[in-house]
Amino acid sequence: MRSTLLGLLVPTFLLLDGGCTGGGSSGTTPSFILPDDPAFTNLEQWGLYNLGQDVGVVDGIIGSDIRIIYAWPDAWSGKPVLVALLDSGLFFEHPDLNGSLWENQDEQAGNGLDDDGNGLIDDLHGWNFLENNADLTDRVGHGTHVAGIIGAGVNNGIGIAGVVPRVRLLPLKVFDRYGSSEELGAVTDDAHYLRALHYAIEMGARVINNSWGGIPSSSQVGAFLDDHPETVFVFAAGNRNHDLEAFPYYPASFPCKTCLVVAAGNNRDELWSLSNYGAVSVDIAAPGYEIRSTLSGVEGRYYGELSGTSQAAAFVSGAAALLWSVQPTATAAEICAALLEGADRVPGLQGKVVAGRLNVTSALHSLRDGAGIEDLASSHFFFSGSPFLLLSRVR
Ligand SMILES: [Ca+2]
Ligand SMILES: [Ca+2]
Ligand SMILES: [Ca+2]
Repeated sequence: MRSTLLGLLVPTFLLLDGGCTGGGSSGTTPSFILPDDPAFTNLEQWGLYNLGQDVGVVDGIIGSDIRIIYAWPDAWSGKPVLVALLDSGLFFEHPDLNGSLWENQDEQAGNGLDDDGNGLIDDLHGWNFLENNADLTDRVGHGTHVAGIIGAGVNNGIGIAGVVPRVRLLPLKVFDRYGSSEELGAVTDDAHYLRALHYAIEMGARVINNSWGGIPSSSQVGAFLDDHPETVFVFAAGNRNHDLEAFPYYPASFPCKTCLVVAAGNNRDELWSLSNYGAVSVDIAAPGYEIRSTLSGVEGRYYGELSGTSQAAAFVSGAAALLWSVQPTATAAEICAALLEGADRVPGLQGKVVAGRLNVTSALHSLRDGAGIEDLASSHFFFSGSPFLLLSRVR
C-alpha cells in the first residue's frame, strides 16, 4: 500500500514548496523533491545535492551541484526517454538499475532466434558489439557506474538516486577493459562504434552517452555524428588535463551541432584536477570528482566512488534525458541550447569550458520559457535540526 499523503500514483517523498528567498524568474519560490535513497539522504551524492559537505578531504561549496531537486517535481511524471550507453556493459541484476532497463519488445530472449529481424539474435536489452553477442556482462564496472548516475532508481528507498526519474537505459558494449592509461580508447575499433551508434538510433535512443575517447581523427564516427542532428551525443572530454584546443581528443573533438563535450568539475565549482578542458571546444562541466554510483557487484561491491569526465558526461546525458522527458517535442538542438544556456557561469570554470557548470533546473526553465533562472544558486535550502524530514516509505 502506498501512502495516501501525496496521492495514489506518486510515491512518498518529500515534496515541498520552497520557503526560501530567491527562486524563479516568475517571482515564485520553486518546489523541490528530496528522495529517500540512502546515499542521497546521507549527503553522499554531492553532485545532486551539495550542502557544503566534505568529499574526501575537500569541503564543498553550497549549491555547487547540478541543481536537480527543483527539476524533479516536473520530471516525475515525464515520458520515459531512451538513453544509449556505449560502454563496458551493464550489471542487469543490480537492484537499483533493474527498474530502468530498456527492453526490445519485438525480441524474445533465449530462443536462439532473431525475432525482430534486425540481424541480431536475442538482443533483448542491448548488444555486445565487441563479441557480437547478447552478453552484456560488465567486467570492469565502468558502464554500470555511468548507468547509475543517469538512471538509478530515484526514491526507491535503496542506494543512490539517478538524475532522471523517467528513463530507459540501453547498454551497448563496445569495450571490455581499460586502455593502457586511464582512457578507454584504442581497445576496440571504428566498426564497433559505428554499428553500436546505428543500433542506438534504430531503437529510438534520443541521447547517446559516450564516456570514452581516444580514437584517431580519421575515424568515420565524426561523419556519423554530423549526419544525425536529431540525437544528442554526449562525450567525455578526457582525463589528461589537456587543453583540447591544442590537443584534440576524439570523438569529443569532432565538430557536430548536437554534441556536448563535458569536463569534470569538483564540489567547489572548479575543474577536477585531471579533466581536459577547452574554452571553445569543451561545452559544459558537470560533477566528476568522487562520484558515488552503482558498481557491477565484483567482490561484493555494489556502490562506490569514481572520478573522471566519464562520470561528468553521464550527468549531462541524464540532464538531456530529463529535459526531453518533460518536453518530448523539443528538438535535439533545443535540448543542447537549453543545457548550455542554463549552465551557471561560475568563476572557477571561466576559460575552461564554454558554458559553465550544468544547472538542470535552469536548463528546464530555459527550454520551456526561453529563460533560465539566474539566481537559483542563491536559493538553497537550509533546514534547522535534521536536514531531512523524510516521509517514511509505505509499501
Ligand atoms: Ca533481433
Ligand atoms: Ca530471440
Ligand atoms: Ca535508488
